[in-house]
Amino acid sequence: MSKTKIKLTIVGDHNVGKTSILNSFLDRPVFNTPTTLGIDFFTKTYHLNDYTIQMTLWDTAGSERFHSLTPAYTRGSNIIIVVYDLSTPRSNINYWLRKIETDRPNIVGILGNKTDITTVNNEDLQDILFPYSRQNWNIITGKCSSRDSKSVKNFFRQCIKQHLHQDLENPFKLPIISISEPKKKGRTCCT
Ligand SMILES: Nc1nc2c(ncn2[C@@H]2O[C@H](COP(=O)(O)OP(=O)(O)OP(=O)(O)O)[C@@H](O)[C@H]2O)c(=O)[nH]1
Ligand SMILES: [Mg+2]
Repeated sequence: MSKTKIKLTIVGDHNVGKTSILNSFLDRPVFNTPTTLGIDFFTKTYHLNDYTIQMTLWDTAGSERFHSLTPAYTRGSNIIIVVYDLSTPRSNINYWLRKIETDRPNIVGILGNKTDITTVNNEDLQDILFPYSRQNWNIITGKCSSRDSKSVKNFFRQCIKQHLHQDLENPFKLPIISISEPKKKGRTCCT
């Protein structure tokens, strides 16, 4: 049994369903979620195969007045999930990808929410994501409805699984520092 930690942050526009999705993942009620003010934080112990994972989940606010806070929470995230609303014409995914560009998380999830209303989105995801996948970003796309916790849990599971896989492939290696013994001072003169 291995133990590990994952920091997951969820971002996206106001009202796309970020809090509802996290509630769904955490088996909490998903209806009547109040709009997020600033930031919310949850923890969960998650089991996957041989792993016990201590997860910290950061729920950011989509309202524009809070956007300046977001980088403080996306920084250092192993997984960032960008949520968009399938029922609105503009996903705004580009904006959020640009915002997390310098964070370079191990995994970026692109999650279309509200499949209970519509599953069709007019934007070409491939087009939007191409510049990032070309730079070898690990991007996982999917759709869900926060009302259907199975769809949410499936997507989170994929992201976590892929993260663990990447982590094993690229383990953090400590730099090798060689410390040589200081030279003994020999007597150079006899006075
Ligand atoms: N039909 C439908 N409505 C949803 C779904 N998920 C969330 N909603 C609704 O969308 C609205 C916004 O949900 P939130 O989860 O508060 O959205 P948010 O992204 O956290 O919003 P901010 O905190 O303001 O950034 C609420 O009225 C939810 O009930 C879904 O899967 N289907
Ligand atoms: Mg919210």
